[in-house]
Amino acid sequence: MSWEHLSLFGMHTGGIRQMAKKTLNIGLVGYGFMGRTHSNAFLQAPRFFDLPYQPVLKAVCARNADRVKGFAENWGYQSIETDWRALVQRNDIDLIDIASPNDTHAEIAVAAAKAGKMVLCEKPLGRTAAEGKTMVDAVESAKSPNMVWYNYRRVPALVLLKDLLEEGRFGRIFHYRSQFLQDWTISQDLPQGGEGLWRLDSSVAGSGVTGDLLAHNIDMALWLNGSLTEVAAMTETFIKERKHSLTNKMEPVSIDDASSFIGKFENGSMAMFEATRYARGHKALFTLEINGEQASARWDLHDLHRLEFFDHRDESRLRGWKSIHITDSDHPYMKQWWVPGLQIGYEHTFIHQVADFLQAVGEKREVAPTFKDGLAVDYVTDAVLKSAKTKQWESIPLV
Ligand code: SOE
Repeated sequence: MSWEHLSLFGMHTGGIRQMAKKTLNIGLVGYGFMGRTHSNAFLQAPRFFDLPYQPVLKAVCARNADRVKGFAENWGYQSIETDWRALVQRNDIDLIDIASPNDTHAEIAVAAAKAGKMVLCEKPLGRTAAEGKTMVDAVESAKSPNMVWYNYRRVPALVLLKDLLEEGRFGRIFHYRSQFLQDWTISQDLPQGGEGLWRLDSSVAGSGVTGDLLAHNIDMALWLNGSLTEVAAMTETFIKERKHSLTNKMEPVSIDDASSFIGKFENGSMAMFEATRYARGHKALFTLEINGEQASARWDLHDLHRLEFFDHRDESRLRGWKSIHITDSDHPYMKQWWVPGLQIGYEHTFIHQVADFLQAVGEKREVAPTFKDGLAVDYVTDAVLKSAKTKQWESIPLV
C-alpha cells in the first residue's frame, strides 16, 4: 500500500471541497440501460472527484410520459420532456446527453450543437460514418465541447496499460487481438425491434455486433495501438427471420450476429478481432491482448481490475506473467475510491468519464474520446461491413 493512501483513511469522504461551484445543467435523452449509467455518473462524479462544475439533472426526455416521469423521480431529474426538440431549445439546459437508440444520435446531436449546447453521445457515434461526419461537423462548427461514451477507456487497468505502452515498455508491437463475446440473442424466439430489442433492428441500430460490440474493441485498439489502415472481414447472420415487435410479423433479419476481421495497424502490427452474440456461456467477455518485442499484456472485462503483464526484461529465473491487481492509490483513478485492495466496477468507467469531461470543460480543452474519435471508429466499422460484402480488403480513411 502506498503512503498516500494511509492519509486517505477516514478523511476521504470529506476530502472533496464543497465550495460553491458553477452548475452545469444536464438534459438527458433516453431512459434505458445507458440513461441509467449516465445519470448515475452525473450524480456520483462530483462526490468523488474535485470538479469545476456541479452537474444538475435538469430534465430527462423520452416519448412515454408516464415512464419518463418515473425515471425522473427515481434519479432526481427536476423536469421531463417528451420531445427532444423542446429539450434542445430550452435555455436552462447546458448539455445534451444522448442515450437514445442509434437512429436518433445524428439528428439530436446536430440540433443540440446548433442550439449552442455541449453534446455527449452514446456509442456508436453514427449508424454509419456519413452520419458520424455530420455530427463532427456540427460540434466543430459550433465549437461545442463533445464526447462519445466509449466508457471502457476509463477502466483503471486499461489506463495503466496505455501508460505502459506510452513509456515504450513493449518495444515494437507485433499483434493486437481482441474479442467481445455475448450469447443473449441465440434464441430463435427473440423478437427484433421495439424498446429493449432495437439492437436487433438494423434500421435503428445501423448494424448488429459490428456497431454495438466490435466498436468497443476498435475504439480501444485505436487508442492503445494507433490507426488501423485496412481490414478483411467476415460477418454472419445466423437467424435469418424474426418476429418484429412493432409489426408482429416475421421479417428478415439484416443485422450481423457475428463479425470478425483481420487487419493492419499503421505501426506495422497485425489485428485479429471478433465479436458475436452467439458464444454460448459468455455474457460480456471483452478481452484484449497485445504482444510486443519486450512485453505482452492481456485483460478481460470479467476480471476488469486485473492486468496480466509479462516483461521479457525481467531476470530470466523469475520471468513470468504477473497478474497486477489494479486497486492501489498509485493506479489510475483509484485514490479517489476506497482503500487498496477494494475493487470498483463497470459503472465507475462512466463516472470517470464524467469527471474527466467536466475537468476538461473547466480547463477549456478537449477530452477524448471526442466525436472525431467516434468517427474514426465508424470508419473502421463501415470498412468491416463493406469488406464482409465485397470479400475484399478495404482501406480505412483517415479522420
Ligand atoms: C449490448 O448487450 C451491450 O449492452 C452494448 O450495447 C454495450 O455498449 C456494452 O458495453 C455491453 O453490451
